[in-house]
Amino acid sequence: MSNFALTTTLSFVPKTISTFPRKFGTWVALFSLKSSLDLKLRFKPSRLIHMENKESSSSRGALIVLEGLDRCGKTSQSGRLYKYLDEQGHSVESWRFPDRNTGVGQMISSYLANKSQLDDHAIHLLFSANRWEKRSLMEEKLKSGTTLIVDRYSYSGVAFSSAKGLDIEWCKAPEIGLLAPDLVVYLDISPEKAAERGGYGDERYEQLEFQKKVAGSYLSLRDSSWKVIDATLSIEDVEKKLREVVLDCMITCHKGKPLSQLWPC
Ligand code: NYM
Ligand code: MG
Repeated sequence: MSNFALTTTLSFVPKTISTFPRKFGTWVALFSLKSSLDLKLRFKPSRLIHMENKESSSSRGALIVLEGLDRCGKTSQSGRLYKYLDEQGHSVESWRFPDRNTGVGQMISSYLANKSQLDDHAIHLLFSANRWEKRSLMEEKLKSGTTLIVDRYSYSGVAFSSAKGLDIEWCKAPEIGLLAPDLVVYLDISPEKAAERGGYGDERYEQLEFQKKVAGSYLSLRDSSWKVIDATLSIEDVEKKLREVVLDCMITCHKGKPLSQLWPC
């Protein structure tokens, strides 16, 4: 059960106290589990965890990636998730790709704003380079115990470029060796519904027909490890579902799940 679910359960404890002592044991068990999760998730970085198979693996932060069409609500949900985890005392950072603050990021930004033209392959490689320039920092942060919430990652790279007609394997190739996310959450919305949400901006790609192709590309990229959340639910309901899957993933990473690289088999 996730920390979030436990917190929710515990908020009902006073109402169930009348069933004492039958539920008392359950209540004590839940309470001690919650306390231990609270402690566990506020761990000191780089502590070695000894696994049952005698291998040892470092406790670390989780790499959480949010993906979806433009206007699916990713950016708002990343912000809300960051705020929640931060307020709970976790070491967490909110990242996004493209990172428009770097030199490469500025070239990407100018391309997206239609201020410059680039060959489809060239811009694809720039998006990838923009992730590569952050790879070592990303690894450092994760190993030091910081959880990263990342708004778009390699899947956006492949989904948007292959939607233009580029070969999907060619699109994946420059991403090989980047860190694999511990969790990919796909905020699912139809292209038509997304287009109704306050309209698109002026950026390249923010057009219904193109977004339909992107949705198809995402579908072929998805695997069973992705968590798909219905992005048409209320903001609060999406947030609640997101917290649950994220907290579960953070526990797994805290227990010493090894870092891996794209693309996993
Ligand atoms: N995009 C984003 C790509 O085409 N390739 C990538 O690798 C990434 C990370 O940039 N329409 C596209 C998707 C978006 C656009 O992103 C800008 P955002 O999250 O809307 O600022
Ligand atoms: Mg956008």
